[in-house]
Amino acid sequence: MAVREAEPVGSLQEVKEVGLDREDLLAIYRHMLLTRGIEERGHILYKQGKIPGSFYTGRGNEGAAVGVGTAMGPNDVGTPLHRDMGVHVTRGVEPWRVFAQYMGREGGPTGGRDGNVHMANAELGLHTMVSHLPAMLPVATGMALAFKIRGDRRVAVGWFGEGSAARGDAHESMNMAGVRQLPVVFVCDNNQWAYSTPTYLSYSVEHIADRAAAYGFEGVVVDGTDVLAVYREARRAIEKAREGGGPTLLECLTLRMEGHAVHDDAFYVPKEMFEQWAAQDPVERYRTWLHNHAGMTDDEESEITSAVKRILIEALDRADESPLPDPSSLAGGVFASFEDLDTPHHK
Ligand SMILES: Cc1ncc(C[n+]2csc(CCOP(=O)(O)OP(=O)(O)O)c2C)c(N)n1
Ligand SMILES: [Mg+2]
Repeated sequence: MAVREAEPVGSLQEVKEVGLDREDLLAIYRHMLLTRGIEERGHILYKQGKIPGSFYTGRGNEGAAVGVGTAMGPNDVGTPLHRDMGVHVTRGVEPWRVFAQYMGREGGPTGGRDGNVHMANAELGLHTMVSHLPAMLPVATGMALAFKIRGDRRVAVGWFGEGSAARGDAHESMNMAGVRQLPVVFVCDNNQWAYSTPTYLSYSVEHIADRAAAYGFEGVVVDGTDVLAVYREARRAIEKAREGGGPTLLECLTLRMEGHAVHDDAFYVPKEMFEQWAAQDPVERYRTWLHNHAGMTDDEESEITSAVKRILIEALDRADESPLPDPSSLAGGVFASFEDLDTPHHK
């Protein structure tokens, strides 16, 4: 079974056929701008010395993250990683909480206990990543196994990078998901670099999605800079899983447009590569599409842009007002009680 390479999305009609109306289209744009805005401001906070550690950005991955996040159903679950701020934003995480998290403040989702993008809101169906990669794939697979055993019509989405695809837990998860035909979608953010390691040193097949055939399910490669194509493919894979059709491996091809994190200037990435991929910047590409195909007016655009700016300014202030955690609360939240787990996503 050869991997399928997804076509780009062209017309408004095609988009309507996959279930998005004009309001959805504008919401996608807002989510992409918010994602980029959070990451650009995070970079500034880092330079101001307000962030301990580093700041991870997914510049270039906004379309891939928002596309998949938009395709998930309200009761679906996911394990987004450090390039997937767009997933948190799409599912409704408030930007001020992201800044508070990075600044180590009480208002962050981990209450200042963990740093950077090691955060998620379980009530929104997102489960916090641990640093070890791709250790969340077995978690996503396990959630899908639970859904199947209980007969829930829910789907788990697990993210991984092309570099971490080389590790055993990626293989074990996909093998088990294939054997048990679990309702899980594996999303590979293939941004062509794993820190300084290029793809030719990470895998020897043409596409990571080629591997899906060996696990007995479908592999699809999609241009990760085309948010609508990502949405269409993710939606198809998620609904197929929901209907009992088993897993899909969806590979979103992008370029990591910045360093591994903001402390890394990516000197090892050829300049021409950045120039080539900058020409298909996902946010700009979608903005142009909205003007050309969905009749987005300049007024609508500036309304969205200023609303996003306002949200970000308020978010920075609110995060800055959030105190550092009280050291006496250190051991709190380590063990979950039954009440803590009383969310729609733990039932
Ligand atoms: C098991 C493990 N080894 C090493 C690391 C350190 N590390 C963090 S991100 C990263 C690169 C991962 O590359 P890739 O999977 O392509 O994801 P990307 O960062 O490019 O999104 C490495 C080596 C880790 N987090 N986990
Ligand atoms: Mg990578």
